[in-house]
Amino acid sequence: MECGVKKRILLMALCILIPAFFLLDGNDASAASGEWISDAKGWHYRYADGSFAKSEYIDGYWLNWKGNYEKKWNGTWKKSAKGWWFRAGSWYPLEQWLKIDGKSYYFDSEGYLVTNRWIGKYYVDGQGVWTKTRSSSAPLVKPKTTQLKKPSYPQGSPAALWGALQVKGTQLCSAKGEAVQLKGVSTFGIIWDEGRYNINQDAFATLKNDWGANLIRIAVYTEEYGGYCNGSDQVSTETLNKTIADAVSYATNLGMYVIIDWHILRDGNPNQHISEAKQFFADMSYQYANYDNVLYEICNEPNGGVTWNEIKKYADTIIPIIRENDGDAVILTGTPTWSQDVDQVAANPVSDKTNVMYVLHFYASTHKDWIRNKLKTAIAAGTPVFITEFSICAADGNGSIDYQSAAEWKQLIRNDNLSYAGWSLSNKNETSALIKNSSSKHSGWTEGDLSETGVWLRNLIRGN
Ligand code: IDC
Repeated sequence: MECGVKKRILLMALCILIPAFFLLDGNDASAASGEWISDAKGWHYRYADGSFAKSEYIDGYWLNWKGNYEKKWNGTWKKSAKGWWFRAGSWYPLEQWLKIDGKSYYFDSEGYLVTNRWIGKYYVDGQGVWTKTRSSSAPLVKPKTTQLKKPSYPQGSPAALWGALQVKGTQLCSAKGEAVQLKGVSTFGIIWDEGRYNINQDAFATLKNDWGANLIRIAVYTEEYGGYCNGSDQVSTETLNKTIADAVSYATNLGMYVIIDWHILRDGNPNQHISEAKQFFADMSYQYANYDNVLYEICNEPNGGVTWNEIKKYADTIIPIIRENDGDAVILTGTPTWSQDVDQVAANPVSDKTNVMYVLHFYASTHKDWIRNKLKTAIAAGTPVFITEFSICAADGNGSIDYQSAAEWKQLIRNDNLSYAGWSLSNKNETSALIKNSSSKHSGWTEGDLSETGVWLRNLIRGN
């Protein structure tokens, strides 16, 4: 290598490091502290401890297994809509580790940088940097599903604009850190007749385009009829999994966010079916690890006197299982008394303090100031709250609507920019059903097809 090359290398390195700088964000890009030296065999990179860089990139230059610089492999970070990748001419790393500027990164089967994830026994952080290793490569719970590739969300859709959500303080935020509000509807029991036919592509498109919804919640009952935990005598696990997968794909095709809700109800204590829950969340989080639009709700409504301590114990078991596959997904946990006691969380939050939110449910005719006060207390104490289910009627999902109480709840939702899903996308003859019992449409609902609750919710979502 002729004289002056080192200067050129430095100049080129500057250009190459610009994208890397954003990527590493806060990391010291000069972590590979050492120096370039040259001898008869060419250029090498010598670390401060005297060892030589081998089989790795430094400043965009490839040092081969002998530690010699190989010009033809000059490489650089690239960013596309789907994420970061690394390019060297026409080559790019695929399903492999690559050491760049002293840090190890893993690239997936499409060549994208993997973040917040265990790769076997190695963990890569939010910047994709390998940060820890555990002794065993065996997962906490072995998933039975296959992993889906990163989807492409339609341009301009919520998931395309906001990406992987994060929680900052009490606020749900986009990947970039702007405050966002998810708003939408909850399905009815996914295999129950009054709701199952409303789980289709056109229905979700109606909710997105006509209502302005950006969120669907998929209610996977555990013990009620056709539940996940009451045996294949009623509805098989395969059928349930297929229904969930279909629903997630309809939402994903539209770039909507989607909550997979482990809908405990009759089984008031989430620990009752903890082994099923562990497998379920291992399966789902593995399958959807690459989906920025999937959120996990780990227990709908603990009840029957189960304490926050017991729920926390459950959450502290399930969350690490999800994190192992999907390190940054937003996880929602239910709270005591049918997800009302969010005020109890602050004193003893779950162990994982990142991207976890706590669930509050209300039915406006029944739940008034005393529950609204719990919400205020929780938020004032710094607890991030997500309203994954509510209606404006009574707590049994029926009875009369209380518009006054509903308006007060609406005010709170607005004040705190809270995310929410309304119960439920069914035409059952009950007040909380969003579709009139007389309507037989399964998508394309017009105002005349909507129940009073449906009209109210559509207005709320539309921002009226
Ligand atoms: C209700 C349905 C109702 C069904 C019942 C089964 O609306 O048709 O018969 O479940 O137990 C909740 C629960 C939600 C309830 C809803 C209304 O999360 O599953 O759905 N509700 O009772 N919490 C408070 C109210």
